[in-house]
Amino acid sequence: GLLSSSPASSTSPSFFTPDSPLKQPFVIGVSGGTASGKTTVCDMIIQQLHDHRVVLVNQDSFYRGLTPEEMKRVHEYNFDHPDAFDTEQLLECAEKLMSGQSVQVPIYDFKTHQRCSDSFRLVNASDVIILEGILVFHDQRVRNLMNMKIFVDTDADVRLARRIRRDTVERGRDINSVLEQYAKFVKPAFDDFVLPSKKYADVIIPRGGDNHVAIDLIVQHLRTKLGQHDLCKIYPNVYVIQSTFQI
Ligand code: UZR
Ligand code: MG
Repeated sequence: GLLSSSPASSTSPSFFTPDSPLKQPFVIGVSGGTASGKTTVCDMIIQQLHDHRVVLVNQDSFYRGLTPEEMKRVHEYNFDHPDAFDTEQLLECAEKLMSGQSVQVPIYDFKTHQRCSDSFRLVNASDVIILEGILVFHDQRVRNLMNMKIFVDTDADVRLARRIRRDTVERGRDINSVLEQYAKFVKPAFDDFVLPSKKYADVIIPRGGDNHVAIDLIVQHLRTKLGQHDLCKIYPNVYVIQSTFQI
């Protein structure tokens, strides 16, 4: 979930010189409704691109921590609205990563609705950056950073079922509050903000992570774009470097 990133990606040193054919990382946006399978799709892409350095940056990490005032009325807080995220900070992080710098990504706790005050997740510059979240296509500036936009399209009943399971099991909620929040905020915000952003997608994946054909096609395309074969010729020791650091 929140902390997932490919283990090799965050520890390997940069093997691209400034003269590298890949000057800027390839940025993929993955959006879709809550519990549509976005994270699963990202994890599958990362797994299949194991010979590249891929990092996942989740929009969830950029939730603003709630103020004491907001905490008192947490049931009235709309976590599905674009304003719930610190988009300026997300943008700053993404731009830094694109220029080859590492960034400290905040850690958000869904149980307390607060950011972890003393720890960050260090994300290193990479070949591929995946920006994932329900509203990553909402802000035009974030959208403009993306070389490829994927919308994960999963039926609302399937998503609600998953959401109930996830929120009760992983996020310590009771079922009534999950259903209430869904009707009050999650569904309206999906209709108002998430679904309209589907028009920006280059690729729409039906059924999310179950759709292996779609993932394969995307990975094939990425391999072509990443010019894997050229890189092998220019940097014949690429794989040796990586495997050393994977141990
Ligand atoms: P995904 N969310 C919470 O439930 N609590 C929080 O503190 C912060 C976010 C939910 C948010 C949204 N909405 O639907 C979902 N609500 O996290 C987005 N209500 O996460 O993309 O993994 O479904
Ligand atoms: Mg997710």
